[in-house]
Amino acid sequence: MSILQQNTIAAISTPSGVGAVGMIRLTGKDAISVAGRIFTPLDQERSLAHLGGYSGVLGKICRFDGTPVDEAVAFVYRSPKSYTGEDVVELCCHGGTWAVRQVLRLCLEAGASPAGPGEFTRRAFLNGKMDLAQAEGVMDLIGAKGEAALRAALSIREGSLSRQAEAFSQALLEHSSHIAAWSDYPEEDLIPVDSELLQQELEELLFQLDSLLAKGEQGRLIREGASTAIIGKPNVGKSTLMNLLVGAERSIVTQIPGTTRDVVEETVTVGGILLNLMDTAGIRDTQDMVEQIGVERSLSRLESADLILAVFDGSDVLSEQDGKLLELLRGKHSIGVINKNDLPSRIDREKIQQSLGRVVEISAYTGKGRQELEQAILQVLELHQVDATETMAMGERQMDCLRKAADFLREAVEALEQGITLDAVGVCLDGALDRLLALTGQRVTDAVVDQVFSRFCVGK
Ligand SMILES: Nc1nc2c(ncn2[C@@H]2O[C@H](COP(=O)(O)OP(=O)(O)OP(=O)(O)O)[C@@H](O)[C@H]2O)c(=O)[nH]1
Ligand SMILES: [Mg+2]
Repeated sequence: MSILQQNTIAAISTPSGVGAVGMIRLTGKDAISVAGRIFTPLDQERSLAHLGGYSGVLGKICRFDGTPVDEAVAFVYRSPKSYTGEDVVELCCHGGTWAVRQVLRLCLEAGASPAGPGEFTRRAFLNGKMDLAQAEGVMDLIGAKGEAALRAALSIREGSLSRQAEAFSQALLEHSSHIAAWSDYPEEDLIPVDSELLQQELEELLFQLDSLLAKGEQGRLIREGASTAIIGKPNVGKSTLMNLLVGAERSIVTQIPGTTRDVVEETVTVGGILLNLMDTAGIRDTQDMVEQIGVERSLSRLESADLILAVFDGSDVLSEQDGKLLELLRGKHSIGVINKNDLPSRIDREKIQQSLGRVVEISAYTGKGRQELEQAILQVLELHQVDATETMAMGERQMDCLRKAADFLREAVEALEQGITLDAVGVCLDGALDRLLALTGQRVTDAVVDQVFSRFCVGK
């Protein structure tokens, strides 16, 4: 691996605010000497310049006039065995906002430049320490808000997606070069391209690519959380259910119908899966202007949510309003939640069951039935038996590359079906290959790389 050691940059890598430890990281060809100018080891024999890679030493950060700023432990990593591939120094000092900023300032005065967003990871990418998809995995790891999202991000960070993209690229490259050789040098002694066999093999590849995209859809729910709207007519206990799932008094609950007017949002995790919960205004015909707007918002959430918890009052008979709701829910991912099961039941459970397919009885008031509801949520989202490391929780850019690769491949298969020249098939295969190489960053414009790293925080 050839490592390009660039100018030295520095940044605070820990979050701003008071903490036990604050870390300032430097990378670049002069990282060790720049840090050495402000860091004095307690043991004079162990200066940074003489430390081997992966070693740490206790010492003091001092200004150039010798005044001490803080105690610190300095860790040295020597190129190429570091996160960026360059020489790296991590100065771990006390985590006060003032102390860390002083240390960063001294690093800059000693010769480092301030790092831009994601610049450490960008250098790791440029030095071949990770590909672009893996770099995005780093970002997802940092952003993960639940166990499943974390495991999925780690899997991408470790290269699961890259390996699959690589396998697809390899297969496409073989087909494409065979076609190119066959059409460019027909007089040579080459194995002829068997169109029928080629079509079969490309169809198989397309099938695998489409399966990967389907996993990506599931992965999106794991990554970003499933938007889950709690919907129903007024007073059925939507807000009480919201509060039960959140474990706090998030929404106002009263016995007056029409209490909730706006969408109240909160995130919770269920079985390691993130849910973006939305408590909404009870749906009914109303003359109250504020409530009307609330109802419109409920309806729009009903349209856009990944999952709907349709709440009914089990202690009452199904009303016309409930019937309308069942109509609205046709064809949507929803669970019928029959609430207030601490009271005698009067509701027609069968009707809801028939209409929505899945029904859970619960008392949002006492919490009885909560586990069954959580199980049902995971089942409807098809995440109850999901192995997060297998889901391919891809970001939009990654999904876009795969979608475009699949489109090109589909075109290639169609061209073969219609007996169009092999040249045209080759062009489609090259198009697909191009998208797969963009996914891993092997063939990608600077603008795309800039865009990927602009999402990172400074210091990563
Ligand atoms: N017995 C019983 N009462 C409940 C239960 N859940 C909610 N309630 C009561 O039902 C009434 C309405 O509850 P909310 O949670 O405000 O109902 P909502 O669906 O949010 O109502 P709106 O915001 O007006 O649409 C309150 O008096 C709650 O205490 C339950 O499981 N059992
Ligand atoms: Mg409410």
